[in-house]
Amino acid sequence: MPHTLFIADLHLSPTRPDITDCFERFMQQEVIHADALYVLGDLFEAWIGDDDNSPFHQQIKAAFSAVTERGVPVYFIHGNRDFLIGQRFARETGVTLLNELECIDLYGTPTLILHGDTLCLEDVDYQAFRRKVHQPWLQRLFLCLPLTWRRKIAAKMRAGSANANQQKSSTIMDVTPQEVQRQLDNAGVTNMIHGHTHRPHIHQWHQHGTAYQRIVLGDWYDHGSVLVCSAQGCDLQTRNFTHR
Ligand code: OKV
Ligand code: MN
Repeated sequence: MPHTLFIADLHLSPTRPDITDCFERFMQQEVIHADALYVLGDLFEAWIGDDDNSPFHQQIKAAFSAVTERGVPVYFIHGNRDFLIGQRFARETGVTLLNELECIDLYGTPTLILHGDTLCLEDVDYQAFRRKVHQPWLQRLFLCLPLTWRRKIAAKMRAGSANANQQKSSTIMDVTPQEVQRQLDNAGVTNMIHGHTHRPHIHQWHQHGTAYQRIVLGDWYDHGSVLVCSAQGCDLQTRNFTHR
């Protein structure tokens, strides 16, 4: 049956070869049979510029190239960690970069797709961080720095953020329901798919007699998380890291 795949929050890094292996297997064995793959952000744990071309990055890029060269379209929406992925990465992989909010036709159902960080308004510290690092002039400045400096700055920023997140409550880290409804109403659709909160679930509710659905993708911390959608509907699935 024709189907489209969605993933998010893999947080790929050289420190987690188990996640990378599972991702490569997923690309080679599953994505090649799909109509399309959507990556809804935080594919990487960190991204400090498309010019960071380590063997690890080459390995991941090769996995995307193999899929797109076989004619499977791959679409990417930035997450809060890999928001600096740019057109050079897109060119090198055949991946299409999308806007932070897109409405797609999912087998006849108009569906809003996004990373999900813009739904978490109660995390005011993060929203302030986001506004800062999303300024084009600051991004251009950062990307002008030597890679060695960027690596040091990024490591410091990640260490600081890991500390701050330990204090935050689970409501602060989750989506703001009013913002979910606002974004759906604003787009004039009833269906949404996102990641970011690492709380995989298919939420269904009614508002003024209309049925709504919000699918949250899972992270890839202790297993893979894949959303499989066809004309029959969507199914949240897991994939094991341990292979045979
Ligand atoms: C990604 C997050 C680190 C959260 C820095 C301008 C500035 C970009 C950057 C550096 C850090 C991404 C690109 C990373 C996400 C963190 C810490 C918290 C909450 C600048 C533009 F300001 F220095 F000029 N960065 N990296 N965080 O290590 O991938 O999402 S990162
Ligand atoms: Mn995220």
